[in-house]
Amino acid sequence: MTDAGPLLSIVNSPADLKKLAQSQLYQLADELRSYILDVVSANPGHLGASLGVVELTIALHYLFDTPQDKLIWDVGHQAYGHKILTGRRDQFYSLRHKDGISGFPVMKESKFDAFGTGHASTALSAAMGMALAAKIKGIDRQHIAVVGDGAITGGMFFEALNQAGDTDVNLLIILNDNGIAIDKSAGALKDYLIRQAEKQNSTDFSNPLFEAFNIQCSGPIDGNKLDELLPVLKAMKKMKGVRMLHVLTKKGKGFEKAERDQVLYHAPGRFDRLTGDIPKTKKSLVEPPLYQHVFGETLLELAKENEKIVAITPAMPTGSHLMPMLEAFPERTFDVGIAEQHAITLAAGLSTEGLIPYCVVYSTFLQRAYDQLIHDVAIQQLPVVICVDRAGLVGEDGATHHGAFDLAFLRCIPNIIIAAPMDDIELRHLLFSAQINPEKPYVIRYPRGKAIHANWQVPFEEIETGKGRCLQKGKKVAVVSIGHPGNFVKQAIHALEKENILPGHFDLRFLKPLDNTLLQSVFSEYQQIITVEDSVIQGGMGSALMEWAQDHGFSNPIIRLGIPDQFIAHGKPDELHEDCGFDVVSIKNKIKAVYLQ
Ligand SMILES: Cc1ncc(C[n+]2csc(CCOP(=O)(O)OP(=O)(O)O)c2C)c(N)n1
Repeated sequence: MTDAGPLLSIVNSPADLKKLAQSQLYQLADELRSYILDVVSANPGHLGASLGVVELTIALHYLFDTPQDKLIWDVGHQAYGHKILTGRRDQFYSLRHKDGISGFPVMKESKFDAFGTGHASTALSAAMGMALAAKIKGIDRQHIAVVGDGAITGGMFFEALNQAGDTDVNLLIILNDNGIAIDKSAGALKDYLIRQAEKQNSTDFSNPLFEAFNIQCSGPIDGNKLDELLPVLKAMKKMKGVRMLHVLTKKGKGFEKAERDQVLYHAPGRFDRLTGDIPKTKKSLVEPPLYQHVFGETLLELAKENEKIVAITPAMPTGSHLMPMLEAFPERTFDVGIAEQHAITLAAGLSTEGLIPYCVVYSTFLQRAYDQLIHDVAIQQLPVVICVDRAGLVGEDGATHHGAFDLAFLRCIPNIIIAAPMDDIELRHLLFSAQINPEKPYVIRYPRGKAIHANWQVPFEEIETGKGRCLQKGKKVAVVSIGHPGNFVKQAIHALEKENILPGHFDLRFLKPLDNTLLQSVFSEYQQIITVEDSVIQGGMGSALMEWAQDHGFSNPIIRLGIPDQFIAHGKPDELHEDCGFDVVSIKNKIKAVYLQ
């Protein structure tokens, strides 16, 4: 444990903060920044964004009357300072640990977290809802939405702005402009904001874009300077109606390496508190790669061979490992900003012209683009390849970020192919197979993190659509898995061999179309079926097999392992798999119990 510093240690709530003299806030900012660094260097989390809003966080809690006044952080990964100042200083050590505090605002965690966030571009809509409710109920209070320059590339922000500008609700929008999302900002808005930022030291506070929405605008001001922030915020607090303050902040502020390499220090993992150095993990040759790495490198290989291939990411080129493609083929690779809906329909449009778009979207963010998937891709029968990254339980980012639902929400859509590789070599082959005679939308979902084979760069092989495989023949019990958890099953079955428990194991590979031949033999030859998936049980692969069995006249008992019908909080992936009952040990115990009954 490190000390919180003399001022920070006496701030247990914003009420304590208000007791400080304005002149003490500078020291408090230093202490708060230092405390975030102390904890996050040892306990990985999102660093850069929170360092950048230290002064803004202090100023807002100093001047406004939270939690009566509603303060909403868009995305929420920049709210570490907010958490520390609102009674969670000592718990901050448990950040993102199982049963510890969340890395994002959570309403149940604190009354100061006015709204739960995690996905981008929601803050203004939520704040609008609260502001309208206050008006209806006759409550006099302030509403503040802090929205980043990245988050305003999400259409939802402009949907809310369009309504906001047509009302007289009491709402302050803070445009927290640090000039970067996770990666370099994308799109024309960033150029507009750069031009606006150049007005910083002039007297021209006009902001034609937002003024066109009837918003009263102020700024840009230096959001890392309390001398600038406090008087302007004080004045804006007194104003009525919807207003916007444009603040310029620096991502990573106050920590040299984080300021210099803002992409790396967005969420750097463990680092040296003093030097900022990130320990290099020794890469051995036998180490399996990340699934993301295999995706990005394979796509590049395919794109070199097939000039019809184009790639799309909604604001996650580094996370999705699309950088090699972006660098090699900038004219065929599109970072569209935080705009998942647009990304999918853009892919559809490209596909109408015979190009083969690979649109890579994190499972959790694909939820945003459900209508686009159905309306613009599936109904139109367009052969877009949708690469669903971060499928399954992602770990420390928690409930807002788990890729829990995609199998369930995709499998009811007609006309699409849904595949999940069990390992990196399978991912490679599926990426290859998707572009051979593309006829239908082709979904490939894979998890975050380490794959299986160090030597994954094998020659491409075509995987026939809708063909599963038998990994092991056995007796009595058949385990049917899809995707990466098949490896947990493999280990469980291996451990059971010693006890002469010999179930069969089948890798379904495709949730759609289902492999009728394989399922016919599985349901005929085995009495009991156990399904394993890293997706919600309700509506997932196990449910699909239940429906299939019913439709095909089989009544074998089916036990489904996967994510139960609840939102799963944060923790290490292994811990979460265990909690959900589909880690190696749980699978082993389940097989054994069923086999011996
Ligand atoms: C809908 C959605 N898509 C993608 C993301 C991933 N994501 C998290 S933070 C971020 C960048 C946000 O940039 P900005 O709004 O400028 O905030 P900053 O981190 O700079 O404070 C992105 C793309 C997300 N959280 N939500």
